Amino acid sequence: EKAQIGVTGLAVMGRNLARNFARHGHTVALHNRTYGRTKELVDEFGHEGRFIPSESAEDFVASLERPRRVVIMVKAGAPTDAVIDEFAPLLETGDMLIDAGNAHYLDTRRREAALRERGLHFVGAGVSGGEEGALHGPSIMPGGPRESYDALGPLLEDIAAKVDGEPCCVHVGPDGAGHFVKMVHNGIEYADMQLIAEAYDLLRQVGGHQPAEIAQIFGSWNSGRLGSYLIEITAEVLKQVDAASGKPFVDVVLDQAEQKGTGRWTVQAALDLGVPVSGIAESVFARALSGGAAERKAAADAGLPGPSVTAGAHSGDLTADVEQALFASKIVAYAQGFQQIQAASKEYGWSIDPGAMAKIWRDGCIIRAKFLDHIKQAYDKAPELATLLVDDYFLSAVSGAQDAWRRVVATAAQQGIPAPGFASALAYYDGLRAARLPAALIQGQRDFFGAHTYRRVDKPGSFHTLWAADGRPEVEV
Ligand code: NBP
Repeated sequence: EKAQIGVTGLAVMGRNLARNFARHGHTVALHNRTYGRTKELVDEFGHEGRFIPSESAEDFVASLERPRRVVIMVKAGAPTDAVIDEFAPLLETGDMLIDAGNAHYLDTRRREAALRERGLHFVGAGVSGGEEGALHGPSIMPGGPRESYDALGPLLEDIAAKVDGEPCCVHVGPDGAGHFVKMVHNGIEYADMQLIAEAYDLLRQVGGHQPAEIAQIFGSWNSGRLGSYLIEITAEVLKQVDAASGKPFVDVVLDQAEQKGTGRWTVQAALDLGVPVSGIAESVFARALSGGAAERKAAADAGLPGPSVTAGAHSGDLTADVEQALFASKIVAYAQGFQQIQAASKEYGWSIDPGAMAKIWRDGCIIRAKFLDHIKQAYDKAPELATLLVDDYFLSAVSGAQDAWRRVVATAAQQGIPAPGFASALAYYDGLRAARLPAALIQGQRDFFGAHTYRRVDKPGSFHTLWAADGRPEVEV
């Protein structure tokens, strides 16, 4: 018997994906650089399905039916290239290498092009949901050649999470499209987490609530329109009490957020594409600021002044207002992330269906939420939607939220509580809706110091003012 699919790289993610395939009735070929991991999997979980373990890459490849489907689940970066270099010579035309790790989409584009030259299909597949997702059903975002999906898609769809029987897996687009979308998923995740953290901070400091009470608030929000995995686990984290000290868990954790890089990649890519993903950027920067121990210590030592927080200082129902601010800011962050996906799709000719991305994020992944149904519907109605903010549902949500949103941002500023996510989302919203922006003045400055020219509101063409000349005449250029 030959295996339908193989997995090489059997650390936690690869092991769980392999088990997931086996639990769905597929025979799974197993390989890992160090054989110990392969043996461990078979010893512990061999009873869950049919596995064909191999010690050598050659035996592993020989144990697969054609076209071969080899999932690579190793540490992203140089290890992925090492594995590709090891396997590509052993494969034949039409075989598939599927990189399910967190690769950068530009690496995926490079690898795909190189393997296409050799007649091999390379599929960069974003996999979200962590260890649990890998085992019980992740959200899967495969890119690569369309034709590879015919032979690969059904297997991936089998192991993916399901919503109403529909798999959270779809062919995203060619070459790096899958890894790009997974990267933006993670960027949105950063923004979502930052916004939730700001909501907590305001409820704690201005609302005067204890973590356990805030857990209750998040619990109730979870049954409403904010209902999502991240809100649900936030309630769990806030409920947690440290066994050693008896204090709330959040009070014993060092307040320096770490990151592995996908948020940063999202912002870097957005800068190149010229898409203002301010919500994601602020959340990456907020983590960096939290981790800046030296700067924070210097500020504390210098006693940088600011108001001391007055509990109860908010004109309105703080909890209800924060819920509105959180929802509106979340809409902005998603609108920005989806705009980035659309911009990249255009830049690289990927033809990504944004509604399909919202659909496959409804379960299995970290940002899974009810909310995504509305995003899917928005793009189903208007595939070319310029921004989610103008869709009926989101427009009405933001209109309903804006007074509360402004009050929350004002309270945060007055009380000296940093809320970069809420504040930048509101600034983005106001920027988008402004009839006139001060960008006109910036154009004037650019023309003054660099003769960069400007366009006029009343006629076409490019103009330059001769700033140094008498009377400062304008010339058309
Ligand atoms: P790790 O990222 O910790 O990688 C460990 C695996 O890489 C082991 O199988 C190891 O083999 C193999 N490996 C390394 Br390291 N260097 C290698 C090389 N030069 N040649 C061959 N194999 C090599 O594993 P993970 O946490 O399971 O994550 C796997 C991938 O999934 C990563 O890209 C990660 O970013 C992504 N991901 C992880 C999560 C998560 O929640 N952990 C979620 C979503 C995506 P060895 O056993 O011989 O050392």
